[in-house]
Order: sequence, then C-alpha cells, then structure tokens
Amino acid sequence: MTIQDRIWAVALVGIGLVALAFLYVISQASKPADANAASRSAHTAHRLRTLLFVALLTVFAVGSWATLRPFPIASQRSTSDAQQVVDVTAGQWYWKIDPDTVEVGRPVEFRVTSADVNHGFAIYAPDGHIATQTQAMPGYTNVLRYRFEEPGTYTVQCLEFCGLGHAPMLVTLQVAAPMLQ
Ligand SMILES: [Cu+2]
Repeated sequence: MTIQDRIWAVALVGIGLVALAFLYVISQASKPADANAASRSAHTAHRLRTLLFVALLTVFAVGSWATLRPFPIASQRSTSDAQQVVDVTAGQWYWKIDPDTVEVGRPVEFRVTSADVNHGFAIYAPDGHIATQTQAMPGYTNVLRYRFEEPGTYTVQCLEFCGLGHAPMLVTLQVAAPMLQ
C-alpha cells in the first residue's frame, strides 16, 4: 500500500465518520427536547472530551519522548571524542573546509560558521542523499558530529538561499578508506 493509498483510506474513513455524525444529528433534530436527557448527554460528552484529551496528551507525550530521544544534533557544549576535526566557513559564495579529507568509520566533528550571512551546510553522499547537515551562522559555531560509513567523494552544498551565487556554491569532501597503521 503506497503512502497515497493510506492517506486516501484515512481521509475516506474520516469523511465517513463526519457523514455519520451529520446523519445522527438530522435523525435527532425532529425529536422534542427532553431536559433530563439533554443534561445527561452533555455530561457524557464532557467526560468523553476529557478522556480524549488525556489520551491524546499521553500519545503525543510518549510518542515525542520515544522518537526524539535519539536526537540527531550533538550537544553543543559537551566535550567530544571525535579524533578528526574539520573547520568549515561558509561565505558568499564559497566553502572553506579544512581539512577536505576525512577517514571513514571514525567520528568527525565539523565546526561550522559563516563569514557573512546564514548558509546551510549539507553533506551529500555519492548516491545523492543528504548524509548530515546544519546551519552555518555568522558569529556562531555549530558543532556537527558524524561518522561516515562509506568512503567516496561527498559534496558539500548550501541549503539556504544566500544570494546570486547560491546554486553553484559547492565543494567536495573526500571520505578516505581507513589508513593502515
Ligand atoms: Cu546558499
């Protein structure tokens, strides 16, 4: 089942439930009002709303906790065990990356800043997907930690429109096979 099919199924079920609610209201509209029944159903509705609220709150709290725990961004103040440090400066319109070769399989710490405006520092793997990324901000150094699993020629590209030279603002980063000791 594709994601589109799933969205269709969810939308159709939702439309069906709304239609049922409308039909129920229409079927009840002609009945004379009964004060006791009205107060009982208001009470039930209030309890259902409270229950639904608590259930949703629980689902979101547990879901957020479970999915955000492996937070993808390194703690900016902790000391790092990265044996390789790469200094990155973005500018209109260039990248300064020193060194431009890192070793596969060992953690790398990128210290990313900008000389002028905001840029987006993104590392594209040889197959075209984004391996990792962070912001390059003037006056601030963002710490990005990453361990490359595959050697190859990676491409650094700007992810934030920064003026006329934004699109061709790219440079390569070599991820080398482990050096024999
Ligand atoms: Cu840019």
